[in-house]
Amino acid sequence: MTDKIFLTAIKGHRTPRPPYWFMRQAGRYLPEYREVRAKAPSFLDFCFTPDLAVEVTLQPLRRYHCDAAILFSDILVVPWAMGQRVAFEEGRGPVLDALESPSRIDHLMAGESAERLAPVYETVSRLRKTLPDEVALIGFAGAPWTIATYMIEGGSSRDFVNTKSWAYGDPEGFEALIDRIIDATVAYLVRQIDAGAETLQLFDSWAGVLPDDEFERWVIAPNRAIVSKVREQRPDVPIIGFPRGAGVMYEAFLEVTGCDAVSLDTTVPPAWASAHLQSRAAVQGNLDPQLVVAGGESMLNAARRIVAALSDGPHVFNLGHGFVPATPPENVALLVDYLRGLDGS
Ligand code: 1CP
Repeated sequence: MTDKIFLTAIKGHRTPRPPYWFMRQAGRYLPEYREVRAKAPSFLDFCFTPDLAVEVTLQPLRRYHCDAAILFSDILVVPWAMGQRVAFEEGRGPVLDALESPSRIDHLMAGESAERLAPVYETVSRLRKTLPDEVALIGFAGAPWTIATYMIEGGSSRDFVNTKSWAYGDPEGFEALIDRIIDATVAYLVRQIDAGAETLQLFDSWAGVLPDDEFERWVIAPNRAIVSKVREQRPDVPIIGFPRGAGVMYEAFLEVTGCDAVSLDTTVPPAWASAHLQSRAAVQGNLDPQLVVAGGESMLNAARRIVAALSDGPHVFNLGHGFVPATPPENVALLVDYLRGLDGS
């Protein structure tokens, strides 16, 4: 048994109120985050300085008393650890030295890359010691398809032209890259668990751009491989999958990967999730982050609708994607007042 309401729900049990945390709960919408961020020379230095990473992880908890904290880092630390150049440019987002061809990935490290991420484990371990007993600590990584898009496109993309042409035109070559990312990611996640992470989330943010057969090969299969390899080594830590944009493929994703929970993006109807997913696993989600920008009754009505539709089974309240920088912090406070009031007392 656990006294952490988040872990109770994520392991598949109904709870008196849905526990809550928010994707990108730390970030630029908070003035105190911007203040700390200004102290680090670069975003990667920021992620790799435990004092700063611990502080910004805790900031949203002070304001909103979330039931879970998510480690402050980024999914792109894994390509960096594998040996790719990664930088974050102001106003432009991530910039990587794009990989040129499937036959030229030999320089990339796999499992041994996890050694280079020692500062992240230090952050996890300090957080675990600092967090109140009732708050769970979530570790995370990007899923291989999403990581591969950044490695091949050299940054964010709209159409994924280069990644798709590798995956469709040279599936064996592309698979070699995916396998290397899987090994790096498994080693990284196991180290996060050993440092104190109590749940893991796999972010497949660009899962929704693939047709169904490619989705099976590049989203479902790699997520499944990570879930089973992590479980072989550390069987007791729940894993949340987030195949953003998967649509009707959410069902197959859940069934085949064996994730303990799935995070629903904004487009998934909660009533559909209740009927098709929640009997098998906990669901997390899925308020549109733009509704928190709008605030007021529009936001609260949408939150009430989600809670009502998912109240028959295990549910963790969250957003359908991360907070955007324009989010007024007081709207988050209003949402949290509503969620805290749901415990029936
Ligand atoms: O300077 C800044 O403050 C940059 C903004 C920022 C932040 C706050 C970036 C750059 N990363 C993060 C932190 C972050 N990223 C967390 C921390 C914990 C929390 O949620 O509070 C997490 C979990 C991520 C994960 C992440 N990074 C994802 C997956 C989730 C998602 O949003 O889909 C992705 C795709 C990234 C890549 C990334 N990092 C940052 C940017 C600008 C981007 C590109 C996003 C894109 O391509 O649209």
